[in-house]
Amino acid sequence: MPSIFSKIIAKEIPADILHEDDVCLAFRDINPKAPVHFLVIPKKEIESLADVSEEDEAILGRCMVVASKVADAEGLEAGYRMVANTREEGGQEVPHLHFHILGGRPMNWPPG
Ligand code: DGP
Repeated sequence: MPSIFSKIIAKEIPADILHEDDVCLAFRDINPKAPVHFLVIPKKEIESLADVSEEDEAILGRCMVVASKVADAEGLEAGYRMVANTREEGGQEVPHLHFHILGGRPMNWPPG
């Protein structure tokens, strides 16, 4: 199902894009919760992490590699957190799989 992120992929709405390739896109979160907060999303419309299948393995792997490379480019060598809010109880608002990468400050555990 198309979401606001499909419009970002299609360049129908603007975003501060940090990385793009054939498989995924990384862009800054519009409502940052840390000094550095960006999202990595697959271009394929997958609703959530709970909706992936075996055929998505390469896509998920690419998202991880991109997250690591962009985090490095953003100066997060001290560390960061990756989060995939999943479905209702996971606090997911946008129904397109996305990985939050948050850094630039210490992270608390457990999250709320
Ligand atoms: P989640 O709760 O995990 O579904 O978080 C969705 C995130 O997406 C939230 O932190 C805000 C961000 N977001 C929503 N709409 C837009 C948008 O139009 N542009 C950008 N850059 N980020 C958005």
